[in-house]
Amino acid sequence: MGGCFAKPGIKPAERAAAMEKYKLSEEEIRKIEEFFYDRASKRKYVTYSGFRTLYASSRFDQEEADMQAVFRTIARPPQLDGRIDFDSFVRLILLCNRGKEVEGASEEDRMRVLFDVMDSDGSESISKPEFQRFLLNFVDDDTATSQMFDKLDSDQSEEIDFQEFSSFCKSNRKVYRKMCLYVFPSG
Ligand SMILES: [Ca+2]
Repeated sequence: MGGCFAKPGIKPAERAAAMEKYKLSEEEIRKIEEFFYDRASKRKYVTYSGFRTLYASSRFDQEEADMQAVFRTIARPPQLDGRIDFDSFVRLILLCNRGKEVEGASEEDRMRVLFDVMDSDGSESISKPEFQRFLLNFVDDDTATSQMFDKLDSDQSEEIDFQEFSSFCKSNRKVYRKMCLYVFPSG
């Protein structure tokens, strides 16, 4: 319970900027704002622990390292010291909004986040161990994930780049959907 302490206020200019950038209506942005108020500190950012509460009703038991990777991917770069500000929070919520096609939260953006989370050493490519470690969160079969990787890795470079990864997502909707449910909090 937040009691009666002052809530962080989003300035009208900030709200207008987010509406413009993400093509949202006043009503939509106010809803996201309320959601943000519930988790943000008085300094108007969401820390890792606030972010983690978004997964409270997840059907998965997320690996902490994966959640830290999602947070780092969404949070503003080092100058904000790994915090999710209002703009990044709006992006996160739109990324989670799987049912509705919202401009500004394209499938490409979603795939980009998934790719960066899987690429745990930040090499801009996904190795077989990275691929299998992540996929084993929802595919209960080492051989299946190994075969998936080999099929994807047509030039046998032992690495998957973003192009290969996005075609994988497009042709394996079931796995893609599970990856989204795992990485983007629902609810
Ligand atoms: Ca990598």
